[in-house]
Amino acid sequence: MSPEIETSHGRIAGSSGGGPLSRAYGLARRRYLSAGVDTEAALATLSGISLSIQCWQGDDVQGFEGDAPGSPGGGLAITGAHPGRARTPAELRTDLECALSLIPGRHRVNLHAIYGEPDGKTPLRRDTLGPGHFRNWVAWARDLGLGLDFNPTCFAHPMAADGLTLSHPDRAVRRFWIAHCRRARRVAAFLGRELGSPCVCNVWVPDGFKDTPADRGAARALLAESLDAVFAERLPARHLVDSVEPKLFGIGAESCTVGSHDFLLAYAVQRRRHLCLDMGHFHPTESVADKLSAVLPFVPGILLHVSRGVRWDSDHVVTLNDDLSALAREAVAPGVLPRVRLGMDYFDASIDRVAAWVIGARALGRALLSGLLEPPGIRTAEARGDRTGRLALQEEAKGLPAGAVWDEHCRRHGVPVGEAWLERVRRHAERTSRERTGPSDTSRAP
Ligand code: RNT
Ligand code: ZN
Repeated sequence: MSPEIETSHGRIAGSSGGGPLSRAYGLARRRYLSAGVDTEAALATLSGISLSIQCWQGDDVQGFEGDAPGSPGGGLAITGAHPGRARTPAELRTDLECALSLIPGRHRVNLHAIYGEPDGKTPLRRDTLGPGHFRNWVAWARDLGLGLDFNPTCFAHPMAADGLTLSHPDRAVRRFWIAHCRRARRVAAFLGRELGSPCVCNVWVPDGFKDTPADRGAARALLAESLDAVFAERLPARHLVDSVEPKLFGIGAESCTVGSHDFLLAYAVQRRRHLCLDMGHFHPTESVADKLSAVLPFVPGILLHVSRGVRWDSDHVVTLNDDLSALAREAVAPGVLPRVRLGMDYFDASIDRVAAWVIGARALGRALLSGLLEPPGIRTAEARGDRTGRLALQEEAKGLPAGAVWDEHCRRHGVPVGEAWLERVRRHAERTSRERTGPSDTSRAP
């Protein structure tokens, strides 16, 4: 057998050199070639995909505004009491660095407005938020070569106490949240400009009704008017991408969500904003994978919040299940990838929070790779009207050695292959646990 394989990307090692790992890859590569798939092309594409890692997994969506940790409200619920929650910007960044060092590829970090830091000039408040509050994040991201994304935080605040923000009947409340979202867009544009990579600013509001509202239309008219006010300022598209995120329901908003899917889909289409599709925001039998090709022709782009709903919008850690595989397959379809941004959105306080990031991001990476490794014969069979062949090849594809290709991806990016990453997370937890036992850590195990 030849030790090298000729590919469109040059010659690569087959069974020679690099030990058992690359031997496994060499065999996998050959097997894929026989199915018409160039693993080198798939790996090159995968290496170009950046995931937007949600900072809020690291501290149970607490942020740095107040001292006393508590429920973020807005229908969000964090469950679990695993020790080690990050309580300061430095702790959160240290944890993110650990996670990022175990996820192959070059990624982004997604911030919420509540993760700002005092700048010594303007107070760190929602309505006075400014770029200065994010300078440390920018310096850190620049050092590590990361992009940043952003979100206004329209919850965990006295002005959101009754579950309404941008659609509140009280004009003063609406104004407050409009001001906050406008400031958030400016911060996002600043992050995008400073880091030379457009920053997605995603607006999600918790607005909804526990019981049947008498006038749904009035609330929705106010939300549309407020969103228009938020987006009124024109900011350069090369720095900022605007998106809106709908939801089916939340705790305390069971009877009506003002920013429902239909409402924000229609809004995004008409007002030319990105639509954010969160996998936990739909009826459990609805396929988010199916929505990509349905929506993409009519919106400028899609932001995905990759999550795992379990019975309700439970924000479980992403795992490599059928929903994820189906979504990733659609996301890498020809022409789709450049128009889709991949964000993660879950928060689990019941397991090590750094591990939660790594497990979810690696699962998504594997799913994307499987999509990129799909044998072209499946599409060809469909184009010929050969449904038997399509189904047969789809099933056979599940047995192809994608694991060996993923291991090679990890190896090339210098991150641990297989479960070896877990030991690194455990060591990190041991190192940091000594400092993280102060009184503000309510998430310690009892
Ligand atoms: C809430 C939305 C939203 C939040 C984050 C913290 O249901 O999914 O995206 O999870 O902004
Ligand atoms: Zn989300």
